[in-house]
Amino acid sequence: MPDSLQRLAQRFPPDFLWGVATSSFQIEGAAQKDGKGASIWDRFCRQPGAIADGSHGDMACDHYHRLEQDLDLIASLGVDCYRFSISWPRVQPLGQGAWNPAGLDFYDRLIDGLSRRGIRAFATLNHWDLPQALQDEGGWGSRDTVHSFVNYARGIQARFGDRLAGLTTHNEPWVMATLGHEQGLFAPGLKCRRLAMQVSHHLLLSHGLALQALRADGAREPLGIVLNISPCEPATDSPEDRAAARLADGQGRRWYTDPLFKGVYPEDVWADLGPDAPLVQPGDLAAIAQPLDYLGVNYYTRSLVSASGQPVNVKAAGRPVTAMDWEIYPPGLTHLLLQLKADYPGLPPVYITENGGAFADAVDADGTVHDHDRLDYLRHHIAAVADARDRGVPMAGYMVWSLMDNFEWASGYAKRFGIVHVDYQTLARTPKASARWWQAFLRECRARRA
Ligand code: PNW
Repeated sequence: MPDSLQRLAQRFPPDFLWGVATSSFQIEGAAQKDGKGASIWDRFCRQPGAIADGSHGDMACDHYHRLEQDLDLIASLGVDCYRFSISWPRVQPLGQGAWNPAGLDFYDRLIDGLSRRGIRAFATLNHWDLPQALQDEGGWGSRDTVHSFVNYARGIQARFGDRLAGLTTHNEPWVMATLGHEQGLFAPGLKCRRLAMQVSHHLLLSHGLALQALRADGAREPLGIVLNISPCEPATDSPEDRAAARLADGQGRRWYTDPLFKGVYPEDVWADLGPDAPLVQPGDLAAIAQPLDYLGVNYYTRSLVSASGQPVNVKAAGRPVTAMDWEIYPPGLTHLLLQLKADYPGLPPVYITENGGAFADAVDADGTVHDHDRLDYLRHHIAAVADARDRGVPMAGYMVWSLMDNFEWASGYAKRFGIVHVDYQTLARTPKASARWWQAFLRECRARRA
């Protein structure tokens, strides 16, 4: 039985942080407004067939023009924190050189607006919208981009650092490297495994060098990184499937966490890569392994791995799935967190920086959205976080993906992850049943602080 609202709230300490999350490209729109430069996603969306519904981010949720209204919306939920990302090409149109005052001003208003409402700001520097000008020079495949990123990070910290509760370097390096450069499903739409592995190394390196530089500059806000990690489980108990699951876990998780926490790439994955292994210069791994103030984990589903290389059809096996066809599997979140604790004894505080589901929401004639599937999804996953906490994982917070329906990358606007409904005709925002539940849950959590 899932816990009641009250019992669930009681499982968390008073200082646990609750929030909602978004990213710049997915909600802001205003793609060509006020001096913003083009990002690789602006470009990628124009590639025929790249986005399922042929859409783009020019308007998205028009958050750029509806900032005050959206800040009120966030505050109305009763959250402690808001996770957003800064659009690099909005603040530095070419990714190096001149800054864009209007872009910086937007994030000033966002951060100050949060602070006025008593909400802590968690900013992400890179949620995938790399300036196209840097892509034209090789993008994350080029080591020069690493240095541009460090300069960008320093500029952002100088301007906003004293007002942030957290500054994240990258969101989901695996997605940028593998979906963007090996599978070609995400921007920049390239298909080369060797390049993808070099990109993954440059992302990690830029993270480490940025942390070093930010601390040398006197950073006072906590610094971290956000990884998407799914626990990998063998489809059957056969030795072949178990070996395949072990390698998949290496490629998706340990490839990132081993360098971050141990300063090494995992040997099994390195050996498997053969000639596709990245070029690593002396000192790179030491630079990557900077102490983290927090680790952000985005969790949606587990991976079931079979040695045949074919994806396991969880739907055919009768398992519940979301509208993305991702299996709904809350215990996977507990398993994953316990695995991190077991593998990395000095694990820093962990935030769930994204968790949520896309569902085909039922909209009533009066506009009410009855998304009880999403509500159940959130409830069960929050309980899974409590289970991990009970077993000693240093959990610090949980953020719902997402505040509102938005541009779901290659799926366009067809997949809705919001706890607030967005009508893409009128851009009206309407809280769904899950938002009402989230409000009530947070009221319980706050009541326990008094
Ligand atoms: C994350 N996968 O993306 C992102 O951080 C969000 O921007 C996004 O909206 C959310 O999850 C929902 O998709 C992912 O295929 C996209 O494994 C794809 C995968 C993982 C994460």
